Amino acid sequence: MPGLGITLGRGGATNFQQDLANSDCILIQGSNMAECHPVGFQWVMEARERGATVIHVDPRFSRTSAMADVFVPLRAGTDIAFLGGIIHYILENERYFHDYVVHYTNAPAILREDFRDTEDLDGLFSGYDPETGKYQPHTWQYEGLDGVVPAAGHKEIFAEPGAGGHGKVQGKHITEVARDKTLQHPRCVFQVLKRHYARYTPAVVSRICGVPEELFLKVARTLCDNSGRERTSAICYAVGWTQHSVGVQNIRAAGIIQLLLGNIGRPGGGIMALRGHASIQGSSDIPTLYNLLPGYIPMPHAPDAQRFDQYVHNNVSASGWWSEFPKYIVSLLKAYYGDAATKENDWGFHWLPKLTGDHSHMTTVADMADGKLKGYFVMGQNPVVGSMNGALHRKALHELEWLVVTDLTLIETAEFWRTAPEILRGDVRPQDIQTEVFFFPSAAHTEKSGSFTNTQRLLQWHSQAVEPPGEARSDLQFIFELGRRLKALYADSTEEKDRPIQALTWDYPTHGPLDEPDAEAVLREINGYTVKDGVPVPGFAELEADGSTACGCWLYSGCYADGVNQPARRKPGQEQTIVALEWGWAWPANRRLLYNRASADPEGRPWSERKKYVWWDEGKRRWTGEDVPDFIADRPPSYRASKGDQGLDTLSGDDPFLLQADGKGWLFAPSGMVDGPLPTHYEPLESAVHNFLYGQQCNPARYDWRRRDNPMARAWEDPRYPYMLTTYRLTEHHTAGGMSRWLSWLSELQPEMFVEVSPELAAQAELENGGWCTVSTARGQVECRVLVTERLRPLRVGDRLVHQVGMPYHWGYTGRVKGESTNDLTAFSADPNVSIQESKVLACNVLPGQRGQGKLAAMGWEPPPLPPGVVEVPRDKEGVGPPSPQPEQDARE
Ligand SMILES: Nc1nc2c(c(=O)[nH]1)N[C@H]1C(S)=C(S)[C@@H](COP(=O)(O)OP(=O)(O)OC[C@H]3O[C@@H](n4cnc5c(=O)[nH]c(N)nc54)[C@H](O)[C@@H]3O)O[C@H]1N2
Ligand SMILES: Nc1nc2c(c(=O)[nH]1)N[C@H]1C(S)=C(S)[C@@H](COP(=O)(O)OP(=O)(O)OC[C@H]3O[C@@H](n4cnc5c(=O)[nH]c(N)nc54)[C@H](O)[C@@H]3O)O[C@H]1N2
Ligand SMILES: [Mo]
Repeated sequence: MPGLGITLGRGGATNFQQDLANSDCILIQGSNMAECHPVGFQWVMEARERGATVIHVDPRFSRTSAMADVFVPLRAGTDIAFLGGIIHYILENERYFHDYVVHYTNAPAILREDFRDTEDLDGLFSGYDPETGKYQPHTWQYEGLDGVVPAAGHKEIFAEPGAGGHGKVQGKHITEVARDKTLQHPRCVFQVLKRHYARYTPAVVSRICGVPEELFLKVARTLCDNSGRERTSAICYAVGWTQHSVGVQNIRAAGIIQLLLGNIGRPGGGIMALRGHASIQGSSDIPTLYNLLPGYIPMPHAPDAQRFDQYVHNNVSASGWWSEFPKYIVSLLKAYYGDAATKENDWGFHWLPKLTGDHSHMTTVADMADGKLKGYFVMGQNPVVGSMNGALHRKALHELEWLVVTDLTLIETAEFWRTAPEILRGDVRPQDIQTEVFFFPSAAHTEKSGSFTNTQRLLQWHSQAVEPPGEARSDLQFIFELGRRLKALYADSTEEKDRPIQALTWDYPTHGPLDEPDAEAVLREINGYTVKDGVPVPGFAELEADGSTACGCWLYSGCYADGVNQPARRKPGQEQTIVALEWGWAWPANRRLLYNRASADPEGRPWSERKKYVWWDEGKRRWTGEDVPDFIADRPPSYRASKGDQGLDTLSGDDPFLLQADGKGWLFAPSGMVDGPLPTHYEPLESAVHNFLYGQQCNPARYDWRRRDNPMARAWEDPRYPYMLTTYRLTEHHTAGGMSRWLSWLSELQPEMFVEVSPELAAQAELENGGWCTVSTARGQVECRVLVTERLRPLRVGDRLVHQVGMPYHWGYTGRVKGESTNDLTAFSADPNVSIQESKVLACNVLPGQRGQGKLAAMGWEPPPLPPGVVEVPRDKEGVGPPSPQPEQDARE
């Protein structure tokens, strides 16, 4: 989650859901929280009962909207214009929290003279390189800084361009950044921000988003009225914001608002990233991502990280918390390789695989379709239904030698050769598919022990209730067994390339009738221990860079402190405060509300009695309060770093964002974002309209895959696809359906795939409620039922009426209830920061009746050409845009 990581320092929700009850105003935008996060939504309801105002901004009226005080229908894909409008409102009307902004954000920092804004360059920031289609971010730096300011959150993505180059360690002179605390200097971040958002007036917001000016102003005013010393507002979002070609910038925009209003690090404030699957937060912390090691430690890159000292040099920061980097990586390597990791062999660093290119999900699948992959493991995922352009996924699976699927049920991804529409239509014959498919039934969460890391960074342990049925086994056992067999296979090898497998520690104890590996032993390794006696360390502050400690994930260190399974703690809420520090365990160091130093003023006193949380106790000379203070425990508010300080000494007593090199919340991101230092409005790849603000239509740094099996509509106003389509979830189903379409109760409640349309569109397109229709995009067409509701309504955008339709994406070709798959309509296209797809806004057509299934571009179908007289329109200005054909995988690194 680099949107939060870059702005604030850590890629996780800032607050905990129970704390929403303390909010005076809650803005939910980009999420249907009531239906998708119903347990957490109780705290929104509690806040409302206490008098808070709840606002929902969404293209579609849902149960969340029904419970909100204010509902704002918005054109999908225009959130930055809306949020930018709020930023404009705050700045123009001087509604920002002055003392917070001056002391805790980078508003006073002065930027280099050669920085140019999108307002100067018609939609581009300075540093755009037309050859590569990427930005070179050096002009975004602070003035006078020698080298690059490292962005903590961006450790998640890639080594900084130019990081550590020319022998420089990043952030070395951070204590010397030029600042103007009067916020008047024309090149200070505050003034740059003001100019950047100057055009985001209520009238322009209304013109772009299709939102009436008064309604927009009501939202802006309500947020401001409920922020400041005495009051706090929270923002909740989920995938309605992330699944866009500007997804990460959507979240950055929310971060800017919350910093300007002084809502970060305070009770009832913050940004709640509502995460999806039970442990999706856990799977970024201890990642299933190709470019990260546990605890957001970057995977080494082949060209510039062949040597350990080089790699450390590139990733250590001279200032802020990431100056501790060597301790984390050495301890990780000790956990991986045990005694085989020594100082002499650089702790086995050369055994780690090195990145040679982009191996994110869609790129890998495109490579697979091009015959570049032999085998594929799919564990706990159903990409044929859940991922973009499902048909292209199926085509890719045809090209494999082998595929392993572990799941609870026989999902579409295991059955692609048997039940897919192209098979039923006869376009593809099963006997022509050579892929060998291995299906392993997996144990469900009730049949195994382990932890989930939930949306608020809270680890909670679950204990096995029953043995798994038949041949079903836990994923832990599957991986453990696979590792054991690989180790046995290579045990006698003398080849250097097999050393990593030989050196790996792989010795978890097993128990029970099925020889299940002990999940607690894994937790213990994740926590870390001192090597000489195996005693668990109390937390990451105790990790060392000399090989005396081992730790599987520094960020989780403390979860097994005192040899106790901390996530298994279950002290009831009634017996503690609302912060509930003894229920489960949250990273980092059991802190529940991040950056909570900011809940006190620069002198360390609570901003107000009403919003008291963490403060400086002058008597004890320590930070104290309701939570574990998120600060150096004994660093007084008056401490000031001086010129030349290094490491944690660079953090002054009023630097609450201690993972940032400069200790400040980043209104402006001098590094870390690959598509610009400030969020700015671009249209989605397939749009109803031309960009009202710039000649540049789309995000110039986006990823798109220009392939015959992944065609796109015209950039805007495509007559073949006149309506905008958004996709979403239903309460009754779960994601790609493997867990819900096989259950009779849920299937009965939502038996059939549909498209939701407004009464106005139904009348215009002759669609009948309950009747059949065919929805098409450039990728293909699917048949489903029509659901006519007033939850969707046409929006006035300029002189046009934009119709939006909505489709759930839960159906597929196996299970108790079957239906066509929405993701046969979606495209490979992505935000360049995280490669997340644009599945929340597409151009489509809806015609009455069943017009044929399985017409899919990935299976050779050709979309109809543009009608005569209609020409293609560019997504980019002349000389801008991703190089074609895109993405050039190797060049992208
Ligand atoms: N019942 C149920 N609960 C679930 C899941 C499930 O499948 N079923 N899935 C879980 C998972 S994996 C996740 S990630 C979460 C997702 O949780 P949510 O993000 O809340 O779920 P969605 O329904 O995908 O989309 C959220 C909302 O975004 C809106 N939206 C679409 N485009 C835009 C836009 O451009 N701007 C704005 N502001 N809003 C837009 C949609 O209309 C929808 O109301 O839910 C989790 N919870
Ligand atoms: N159009 C569109 N597409 C989307 C989205 C959208 O909003 N719109 N949302 C996206 C989002 S946020 C998500 S998270 C994805 C989800 O997409 P996927 O992750 O592909 O879909 P799931 O159905 O959640 O797949 C999880 C599978 O894991 C299995 N499973 C459950 N427990 C276990 C276990 O313990 N072990 C193993 N091995 N298997 C298990 C389930 O049966 C299920 O089949 O979809 C994405 N796709
Ligand atoms: Mo998700």
